[in-house]
Amino acid sequence: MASGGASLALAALLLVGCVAAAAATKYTVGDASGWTTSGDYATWASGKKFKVGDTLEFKYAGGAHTVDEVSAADYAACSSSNALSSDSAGSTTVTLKTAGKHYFICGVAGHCSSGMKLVVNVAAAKSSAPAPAPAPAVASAPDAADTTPDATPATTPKSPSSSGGATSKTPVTVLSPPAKKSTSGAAGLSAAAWAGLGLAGLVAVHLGAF
Ligand SMILES: [Cu+2]
Repeated sequence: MASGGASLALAALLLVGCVAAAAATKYTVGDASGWTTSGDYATWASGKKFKVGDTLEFKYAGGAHTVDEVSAADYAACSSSNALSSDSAGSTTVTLKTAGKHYFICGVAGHCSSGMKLVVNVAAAKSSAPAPAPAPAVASAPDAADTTPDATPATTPKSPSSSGGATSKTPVTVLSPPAKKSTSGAAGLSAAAWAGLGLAGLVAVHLGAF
């Protein structure tokens, strides 16, 4: 069961990784027309769902244009004097690293005002960590839970009993999930876990008494 749980978790991680890798999209700005004064980049961008991790590829004749990322105000004013980044090599690839709007203009005089400007609205990447770890820990198999630092005390720690250490082997796992891994990790147990152990021990004693 331990290997089954581990391989299941590994498969889940691999699946998440593959989905994340496949989800990144590479866009060629303007498609076949490329980055040019005759482009209509508002139309090109409309309907596209940009997200963090996607890349924009600007294709143009090197030196004839630039790709300047600018602020919203500079985008509106067609000013590249405070550009966040600039490139004129002829093939500029920009990775969209943050969510929100990103503004690009050509810094050559007159080009931006004639339409060589692009704004993309970047959505946050899909939840990259859907937290697959807790699932196998809660399911069953105490041996699969030993790698999970899941220290959520299900029981409210009342007065810590003195017989906490002696009950580590008693079958109280149903009542106290954190107590499953108590045998080996005594040093790592938190005070709350010890309190849970003591409470579980008390409950076990009471159950046995009746
Ligand atoms: Cu230009």
